[in-house]
Amino acid sequence: MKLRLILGDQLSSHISCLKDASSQDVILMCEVRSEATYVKHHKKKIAFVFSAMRHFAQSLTDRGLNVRYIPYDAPQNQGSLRGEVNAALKDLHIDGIVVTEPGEHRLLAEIQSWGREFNVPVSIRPDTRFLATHEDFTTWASGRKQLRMEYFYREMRRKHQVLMDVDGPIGGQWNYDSENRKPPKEGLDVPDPFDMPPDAITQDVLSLVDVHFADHFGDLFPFSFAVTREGALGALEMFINQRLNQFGDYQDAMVQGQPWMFHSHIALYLNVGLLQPLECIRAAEQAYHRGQAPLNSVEGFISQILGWREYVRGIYWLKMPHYKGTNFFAAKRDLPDLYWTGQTKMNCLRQCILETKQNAYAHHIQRLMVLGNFALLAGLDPDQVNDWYLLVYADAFEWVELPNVHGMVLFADGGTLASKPYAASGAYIKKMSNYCNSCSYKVGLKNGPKACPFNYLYWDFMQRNGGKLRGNPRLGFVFKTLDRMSDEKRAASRADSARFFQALENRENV
Ligand code: FAD
Ligand code: DLZ
Ligand code: SF4
Repeated sequence: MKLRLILGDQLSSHISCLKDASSQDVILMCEVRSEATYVKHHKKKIAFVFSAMRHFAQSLTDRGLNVRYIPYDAPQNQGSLRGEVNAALKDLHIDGIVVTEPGEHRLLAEIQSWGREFNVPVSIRPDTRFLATHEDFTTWASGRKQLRMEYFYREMRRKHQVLMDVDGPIGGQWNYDSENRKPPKEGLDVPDPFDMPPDAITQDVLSLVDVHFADHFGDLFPFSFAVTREGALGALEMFINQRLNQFGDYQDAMVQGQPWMFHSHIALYLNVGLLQPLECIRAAEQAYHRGQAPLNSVEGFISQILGWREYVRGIYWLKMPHYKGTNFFAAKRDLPDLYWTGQTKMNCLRQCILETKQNAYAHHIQRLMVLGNFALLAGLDPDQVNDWYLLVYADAFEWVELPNVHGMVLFADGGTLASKPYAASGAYIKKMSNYCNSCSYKVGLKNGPKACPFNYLYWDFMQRNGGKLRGNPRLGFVFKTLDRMSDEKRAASRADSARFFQALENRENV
């Protein structure tokens, strides 16, 4: 009899650890304190994972499989995966444990120790739900001086024959990024987001989370995520029919009061296994062939899943565990309270934090160019920033969170993932959003107490880190501008930043 462990982000009917499962085996699924609190996940994220786990367990039982499901509030709950595996081994006649490789290095290391600890064979199978295997990525990466997503993505397009003609990419270009940076127009008509009313199982979970995780960040109600494969497919269909059309144009745009924009909101479903990457890609590709969505939108969406999603996973497994310990800028400032409270006069930050708190969601540009940009410019400690991102978003699992935050946002890896830090002044946020219209600060002012903090923090960051960044060819223009600045102007940015950091430390409302 085998013990087959299914984790909270392995909710796919074809998951590799179930491949040869029989009704003689025991499928172990457990809601445990260790996984829910090793970072204090957003309440909505815990509710999503637990409810999706319960629905998935039901579907396995319906398939005739023997599921040992341990609810969070079961009196005998051991509080950890190790504890539950141990309990199952004591209760049952198990001759082997079968697991699909987990999405975090931390858990992989733990599971690898179980064989010795429990004196039972442990088989760890590859996670076949991705489009590039570890070997594919390692082969692609080996011998390259620089790893860049765009080249990896092109290979994936060829390999999976996505948006390809006989002669090359459909439309003649590999990407349409330059068309996908439109600022928001006045009066954009954004469709309502997907909304799945909680069923009885979800209602039970919501009550449980409300009681047991009251001190965790985030709003539990209203809860409208899908928690089943059918629901997730409905969310995908709604995106393809209602949002994909404008996804490309407004991919980078931010509008106050519009957290969902034209994004798909499917990352959480992909990451727990309710959706498969290729089916999302093909759905978008078919919408293009039907004439339902333009190429810039379809290619833009597909590149996120076939390109970025696979690329960051490749980087994670290639570079961990060393990756997490890197800190290129030696950044060490504590994460300020405003990331939890949203209390700041910087309107862009306030909006993005409050939406994150409400929805366990923020779209890519909010994560990168507002929340992340501030963390980079302010020199926040990478470990604290990583923990924040890992716990606040419903789609956050370390294999995807860490490269995005540590690499793309903080450049803590020194350029393994991205060719330059995504640092920006207030001008970028002004161009791509309407946040500045309702801000206490003036985005047009570069210095002084009324000036937009992003403006002086940007130049302070470049001065502070010039020694490490000057050689970067993609920043040549930035340093030329800095060198042309008068000494007074450079000093003003440093003085404004010092005043700002002091106020932050004094817990003033900055
Ligand atoms: P859409 O904008 O509709 O994009 C479609 C899909 O593409 C997403 O569902 C996602 O699966 C994939 N995708 C898009 N961008 C990326 C990317 N950079 N890396 C990997 N996949 C991508 N994504 C996560 O899934 N989990 C995270 O924990 C996470 N943390 C992030 C942290 C930061 C600082 C940044 C800048 C990005 C992060 N991303 C993360 C990537 C991206 O922001 C989210 O995938 C996206 O916002 C999810 O919303 P969506 O489903 O509406 O995506
Ligand atoms: C995210 C999460 C949470 C909140 N809770 C559980 C849980 O109780 N049981 C479980 O098996 N998995 C949970 N997960 C998902 C795991 O943390 C996830 O499998 C690892 O982070 C690896 O990606
Ligand atoms: Fe953000 Fe600066 Fe604009 Fe205020 S002025 S919303 S701080 S970019």
